[in-house]
Amino acid sequence: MSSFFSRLKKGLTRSREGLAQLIPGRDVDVLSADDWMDIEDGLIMADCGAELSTALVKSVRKRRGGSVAALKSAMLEMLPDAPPVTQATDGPFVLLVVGVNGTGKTTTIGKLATMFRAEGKSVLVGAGDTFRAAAVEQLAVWVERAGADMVRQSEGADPAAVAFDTIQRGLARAYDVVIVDTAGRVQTDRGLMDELAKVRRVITKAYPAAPHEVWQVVDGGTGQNAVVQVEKFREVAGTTGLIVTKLDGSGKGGIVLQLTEKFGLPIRYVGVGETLADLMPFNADEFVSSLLPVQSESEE
Ligand SMILES: Nc1nc2c(ncn2[C@@H]2O[C@H](COP(=O)(O)OP(=O)(O)O)[C@@H](O)[C@H]2O)c(=O)[nH]1
Ligand SMILES: [Mg+2]
Repeated sequence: MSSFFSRLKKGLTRSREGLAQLIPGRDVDVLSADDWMDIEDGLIMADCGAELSTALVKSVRKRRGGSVAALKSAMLEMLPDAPPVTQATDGPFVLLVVGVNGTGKTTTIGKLATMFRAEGKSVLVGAGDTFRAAAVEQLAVWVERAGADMVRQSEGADPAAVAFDTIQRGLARAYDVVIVDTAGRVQTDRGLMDELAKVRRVITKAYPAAPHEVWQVVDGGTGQNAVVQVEKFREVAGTTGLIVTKLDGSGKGGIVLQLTEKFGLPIRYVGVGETLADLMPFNADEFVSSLLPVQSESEE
């Protein structure tokens, strides 16, 4: 078992144990209507959302013989393999990272920059959260640790100007990867949405193929709020993928299913802690195994 898997499993303990109490032993193949009602409640408590929990249980009972293993298969089917990440063909690969403050954007960028560096790629990061000097300093620490480079301007600078500078430098110096950090004050703030749209527009002006990917970071512990956040950001930022952080403490892994089902966006990475090793590519099988208190047929 990978150490990441064990950490994910630990993080989702609360969901799994909650469900385990409701599922009367994995030998029971066909559960009663009451059992299924309990399981449905358990799924809702694990943040799968009421609608999805009901639909899942219904389909598993009607069409799949009603075993817990069937529930696992149904969940796996909801998490199709992500399409390959868009590749850059004529310059740096540009990744724009968006999301509400505190979800883990800057930390995640640090982790991603480290991963790219480990692949031998040169990485340039743009400090687009210009609202607090501390935000730039925090990014600078991660960037230095990763062995990447950074473009920064003074506090209060226009984030779109920082993004433009970053892309230009990325092109001029032929970096392999350019990552642009952004601010994320509450998503209800119209100003933020206009600003994000502008950042995106300016990136494309500087480099028509960019951004190749736009990843929104959501905090897996915020439940339903994560759904609202993706809804708000999706169109303005042109989100192409999601990163779900903080699955280590939330016990609310069901949000991953809900986000996939609602938006059809690939989950690119999940975060299970604050250190470098705590960001991993999303693996549906490991994820569902961490969430459900049953083994899959292949593990048996
Ligand atoms: N437990 C845990 N904390 C995380 C994770 N990812 C980020 N954090 C923490 O969340 C806080 C906010 O992160 P930050 O990157 O500054 O968020 P930003 O405002 O979106 O840039 C920091 O204290 C991070 O260490 C994670 O996967 N698990
Ligand atoms: Mg930040």
